[in-house]
Amino acid sequence: MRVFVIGTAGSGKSTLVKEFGEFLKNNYDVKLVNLDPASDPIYPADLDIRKFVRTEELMKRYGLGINGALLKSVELMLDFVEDFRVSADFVLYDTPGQMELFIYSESGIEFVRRISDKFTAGVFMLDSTMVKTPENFVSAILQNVVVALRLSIPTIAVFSKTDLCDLRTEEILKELKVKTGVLAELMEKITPILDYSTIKYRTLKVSSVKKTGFEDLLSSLRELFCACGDLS
Ligand SMILES: Nc1nc2c(ncn2[C@@H]2O[C@H](COP(=O)(O)OP(=O)(O)O)[C@@H](O)[C@H]2O)c(=O)[nH]1
Ligand SMILES: [Mg+2]
Repeated sequence: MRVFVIGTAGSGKSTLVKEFGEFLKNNYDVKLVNLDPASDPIYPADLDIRKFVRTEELMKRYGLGINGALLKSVELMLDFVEDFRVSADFVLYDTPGQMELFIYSESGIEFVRRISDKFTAGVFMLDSTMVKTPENFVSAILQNVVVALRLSIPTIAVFSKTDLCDLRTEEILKELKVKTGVLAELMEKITPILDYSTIKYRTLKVSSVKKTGFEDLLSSLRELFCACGDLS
């Protein structure tokens, strides 16, 4: 199974790849892949895009600012995509810090498309400390849907850093139902989308620091493909 770990900058992608990767290695053949051209991996990477493309070097070579160099990096990464189509029970792909590089650039989407097979999923990391109000919660669900649609892979929403705050999903969902005010109608219309999101049925909460929630994440990934047997 190939798993793209996606999320906004600082949401905990790289830390999850490191710790969830360690956890999976107890029972599975696992490969960890760094696809962030701007950061060295914090785990022993089996494959590292920085061996091929380094954002800081592109800034110098082409006289680009950071955003231009990041976009150029993803463009150049496409030349090496075949090297990154590796197989294992689980291949965890750590994506660039800034998720828009993968979600809103043709090269990023193409990179994912060329690596994906029928056992490819996304894990969308949502920083728990940023999701405290019903409005934030709904916007998080919508973001998850956007990621799944743009990348065309089934995507599980995962709340990260749950050691830092107690995410009360049940209460937020109840609050949603009684919400009034300017956004109330919009929220009411949007709420049915919960039916299509994994969040309603199961809130996946992980802490990479405390190494909690990994069993749930593993079983959700397996359930995505009704996986019994070989996932490689
Ligand atoms: N408390 C806490 N901090 C975390 C957790 N996961 C990541 N972090 C911290 O959040 C920051 C960003 O994490 P990182 O994995 O680099 O985010 P990325 O940009 O999405 O790859 C780092 O300082 C991590 O140590 C977690 O589960 N709990
Ligand atoms: Mg990272």
